[in-house]
Amino acid sequence: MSAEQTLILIKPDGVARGLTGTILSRVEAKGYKLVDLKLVNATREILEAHYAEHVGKPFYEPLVEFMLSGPVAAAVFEGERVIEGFRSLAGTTEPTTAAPGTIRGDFGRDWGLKVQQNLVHGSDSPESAEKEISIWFS
Ligand code: D4T
Repeated sequence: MSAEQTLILIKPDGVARGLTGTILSRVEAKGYKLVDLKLVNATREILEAHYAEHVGKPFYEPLVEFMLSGPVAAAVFEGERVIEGFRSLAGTTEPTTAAPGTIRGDFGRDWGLKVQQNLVHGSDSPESAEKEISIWFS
């Protein structure tokens, strides 16, 4: 069986703030292997596929606008339990209360906007990872 993979996105806030290297280096320092990496200008089509579960929610349109606001760094990392491991490194969705020591806890805050700008995305299951890797790296 091949090693588990996850899709990691450094969202436009992370790229714009110059945190791409810092975030990738935390994931590499944890021991996961970087297997693919690119800078992408997302499209509505990509985001509709990626955030299909959120279509219709109040934060959906602000989320799409935010994700279109600048380039996103998309990466595939690999390793035993990498999906769970990266979500632990990222911290909880709300950066205000994400634990210190996590990416969102250390670098994120609430900016009073309609969508949380929380720096990173990581797949939440092997099924999501497979789907998301094909969306961003097809
Ligand atoms: P992602 O998917 O980007 O890794 O983040 P999470 O797994 O932590 O969060 P999510 O899929 O539930 O939400 C996607 C994206 O929408 C923003 N969001 C979410 C928001 O602004 N308000 C909300 O109430 C929720 C649930 C943050 C992340």
